[in-house]
Parts: sequence; structure tokens; C-alpha cells
Amino acid sequence: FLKPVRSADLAAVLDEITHVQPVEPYRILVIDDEREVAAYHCMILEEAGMMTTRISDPLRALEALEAFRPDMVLMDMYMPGCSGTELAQVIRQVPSHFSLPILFFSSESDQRKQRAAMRIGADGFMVKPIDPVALVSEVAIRAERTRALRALIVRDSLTGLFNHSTTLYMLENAIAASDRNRTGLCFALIDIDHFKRINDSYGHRAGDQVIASLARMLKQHFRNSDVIGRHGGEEFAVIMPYAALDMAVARIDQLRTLFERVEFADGAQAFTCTFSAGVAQHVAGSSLASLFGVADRALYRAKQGGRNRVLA
Ligand code: GH3
Ligand code: MG
Ligand code: MG
Ligand code: MG
Repeated sequence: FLKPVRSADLAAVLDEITHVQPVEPYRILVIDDEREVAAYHCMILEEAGMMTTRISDPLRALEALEAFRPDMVLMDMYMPGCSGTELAQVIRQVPSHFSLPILFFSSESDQRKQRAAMRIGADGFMVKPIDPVALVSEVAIRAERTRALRALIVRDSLTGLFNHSTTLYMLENAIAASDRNRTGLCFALIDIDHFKRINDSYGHRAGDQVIASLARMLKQHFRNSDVIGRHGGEEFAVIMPYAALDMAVARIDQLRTLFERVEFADGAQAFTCTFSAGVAQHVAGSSLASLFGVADRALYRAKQGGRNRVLA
């Protein structure tokens, strides 16, 4: 059943079924208690050009959804500990995952059981063994729809900042304007340090308050011409048109020193947080991916270097 596949064919299937080339590869979360099966499905999707993460423990699904932010979920129907349908119900209870496509796969060919799964929140059903071409097309069409929906929403509900898709769209426009007008452009990625610990120690609600506070500070701190987005869970992006690199770094570093002094209260306990940031300057004619990559690598170095710092 593990058929060898040719990646050029699968990439062609993805091109054929979708309407636009995504700026970033589609992100697919695969949940299956059988690791080899999950690995095989991930390999097929990756050969088509998608990005995957797989987990074998269904109890870690919510955590993986927060961390990976997939465009859709592929899930085994039968898993020990928590069945696929139970897990789909749990996922559907989280408001931000309400419209996340969930495609089940199983050896279950009983139509009544399939309908029961669909009623609970599945968006589709594939019977194992799954044909690679069918898998890629079923996944791609749903992932594309998720991207389109997310782009329509524009703003993130917790912070009121631009969401991930909108931020990338704005960055594309800013790059085009910078190239056309020969004006400067800097881009920063900001990521809260050890945020998992904050959630673990003080709870998810306190974590949300930290995210909302940093969002407020970002809005106050930057110019109206700057674009601020919530790029991911506890990650933010700032697009600074006209800015020179040293100015952009100084501006973010100023915010860093303000943020580290903010005291958050959790009942009797007070705590503080820090963030790390990576800043990059657009080089005329180069791509969004390269600007993003430079900022991301600077952020990585800031984390490696001990966090609570801004690097370019
Ligand atoms: P690092 O310093 O390396 O960035 O460590 P970290 O713990 O911040 O990094 P990681 O990316 O591993 O963890 C981020 C966590 O943020 C995981 C996820 O559960 C949590 N998270 C993501 N979105 C939200 C959200 O909207 N609210 C809350 N409270 N937590 C979130
Ligand atoms: Mg199973
Ligand atoms: Mg992070
Ligand atoms: Mg973090």
C-alpha cells in the first residue's frame, strides 16, 4: 500500500486543483496513532509542496493546532484514548477552529458511520488505502478555501491587528511600493519569550491578556503608516515603510524595554514578560521570502542568544 510517488506529478495536481499559488505552502496537520501511516501521508503532501506536522497522540491536538496553525486537519477515525469523532467535537468547540476543515481517513466504509462522523464536524471522508492524487486534491482544495476565508476576515479578533494572511498581503504591497518609489522598508518579527511557560503557570486567559497588552503597546508605539499584524499565536509582525535599519531596530528595542517593565497580575501573583525580535531591511528587487527569512533568522539568533533582545 506504500506506493512510491513522483513529486513532479503531485505538485502538478496541486497546481491543477487550486486557483492561486499560495505565498506560503499550505500547512496540514496529520493526526494518526499509526506513525508510519501518518509519515506516509505527510510524505505525499510534502512532495506536492505542502508543509506538514504530524502527531500520534490525539490529546496533543489542541496544542499542535495553536502552535502550527494548519490550514486543514487530516485525522484518523480510530485512535486509542480519543476517537477521531470525539476529537473533532473538541476542536469544533474552540471558536477559532470552528471552520477549520477536518478530513477523516479510515478503513471504515460503512456509510452510516461516515454520515455520523460528518454530522459531528468532519468535512470529508477518505477510505484507506488512500490514492496519493486523490489525497493531494482533497487536501489542497480545502486548504485553499481556508486561506481565502482567513484573508476575508482581515483582522484578528483578540487584538484587532491585521491577521496572518492580511499581513503577508500588506508586506507584498509594501515591497512593491518600496521598489517602485525607491524608499526604504524594514520588517520585524516579534515573538514573546517562553510564552508556553506563561500559559502553563498563569493560565491561557492570562496568556491572552499578555498578547492583547502587547498588541495595544504596538499600536501606540508605531506610526500610522506602519502596519502591525498578529502573525501567529504570540508572534507579531511590523512593516515599517521608509524606515532605515538602525532606526527600526532602535524603535523596537525601545518597545522591548517598555514591555519588560509591564506587570501583569494573576490574582495575588504579579509577573512580567519579555519578547525577542528580528529585524530586516528590504533590498530592492528581492523577494518577500528573502526579507521574511532574514527577519526570521535574526529572531532565531535573538532567541539563541538569551532572548529579550532585538537583532538585525
Ligand atoms: P520561545 O521563547 O522560544 O518563543 O518559547 P515559547 O514558549 O514562546 O514558544 P512556542 O512557540 O513553543 O510556544 C508558543 C505558545 O503560545 C504555544 C501556544 O500554546 C501558545 N499560544 C498560541 N496562541 C495563543 C493564544 O492565542 N493565547 C494563548 N494564551 N496562548 C497561545
Ligand atoms: Mg488508528
Ligand atoms: Mg512562537
Ligand atoms: Mg515565543
